[in-house]
Amino acid sequence: MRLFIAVNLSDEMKDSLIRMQNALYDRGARGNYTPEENLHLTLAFIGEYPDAQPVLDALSAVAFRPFELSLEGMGCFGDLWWAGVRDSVPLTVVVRRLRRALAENGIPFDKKRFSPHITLLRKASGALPGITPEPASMTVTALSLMRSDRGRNGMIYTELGSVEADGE
Ligand code: 2AM
Repeated sequence: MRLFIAVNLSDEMKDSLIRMQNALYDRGARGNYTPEENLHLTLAFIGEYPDAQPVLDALSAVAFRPFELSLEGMGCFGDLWWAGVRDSVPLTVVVRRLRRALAENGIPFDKKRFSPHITLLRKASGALPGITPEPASMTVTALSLMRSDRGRNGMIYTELGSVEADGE
């Protein structure tokens, strides 16, 4: 199984991201647009791993309070174009706790520096146009363990379990 830990986005946040995708399309950008149901923020990429349960156990040890997530700008890694997510203390802290819990449970993950982004378009043509995204934010109340499968028409992401934020 190919696994990762993500924040699944609110409908309002996804609507804003779809409008960004539409603006890119109107500016002539072509490529593989992320379908609405696949839009997410990855917090940790585990990759191939045989068993979900130890990952769910590690995830359940991550304590966090609900926190705000806001979009901020756009950028690209080569031909992968993304919507930026504003770096914030609660986001940094939850990612640090999550990565520590994975490490303590012997679960491998990609240790690259965390660069919060939501992929809008892969294999994009041309140069990223200068688009000012509308402000959008949501409250994160859960972290999800996701499985990624290659489907006939692109990737299929399935939630295998989640951990909820602690109450106030
Ligand atoms: P990306 O959108 O920038 O490709 C499922 O593949 C999720 O895990 C995607 O959000 C992907 O980010 C992310 N991811 C992070 N590191 C990855 C890696 N080394 N290989 C594949 N996907 C990775």
